[in-house]
Amino acid sequence: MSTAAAQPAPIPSPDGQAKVGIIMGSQSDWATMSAAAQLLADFDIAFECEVVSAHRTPDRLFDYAKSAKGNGLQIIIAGAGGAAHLPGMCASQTPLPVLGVPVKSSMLSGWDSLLSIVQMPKGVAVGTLAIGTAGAYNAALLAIQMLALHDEDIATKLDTMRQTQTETILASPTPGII
Ligand code: RP5
Repeated sequence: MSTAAAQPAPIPSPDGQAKVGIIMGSQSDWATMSAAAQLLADFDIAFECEVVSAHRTPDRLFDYAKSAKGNGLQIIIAGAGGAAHLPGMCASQTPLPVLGVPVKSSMLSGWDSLLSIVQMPKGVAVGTLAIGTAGAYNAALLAIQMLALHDEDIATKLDTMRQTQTETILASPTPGII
């Protein structure tokens, strides 16, 4: 009998050409990476999600990365855990910006994922986010900020989100009182 934790339901992507590709090394990463998908959906930004493993499906990874730009993607978010070579290998095969999300591993709490993603040797860049769901969320946020450079609608939504976030704190700045 499987003891795998329940996974969140898939998040429908808004209609249109996917601008952001979210890839992950395993189905088990979805519990983390769904935070990125949800934020993109909240901003009405079309995305696609795929399980693409660097070591279990290397040919699939190369195909995905090599064709990503031609397929209309602008940014790739890649999440993986353990010896997490997915973001770096993906970045080596595409000119698109790749944002790496270290998934929290069971043995080393994500330190292994973080170090293996962040320590890219000079010459191939991966923007590395925090371990876990905060990293996945912020990867989507960074992608949104990049897209906002050339899209006024997205920039306006971003301004509104940040303003709301600020007002939420200012409305209740006392710890323990909501
Ligand atoms: C990595 O191995 C994946 O990114 C995942 O975080 C980790 C464990 O994968 P599963 O054993 O859960 O498939 O490739």
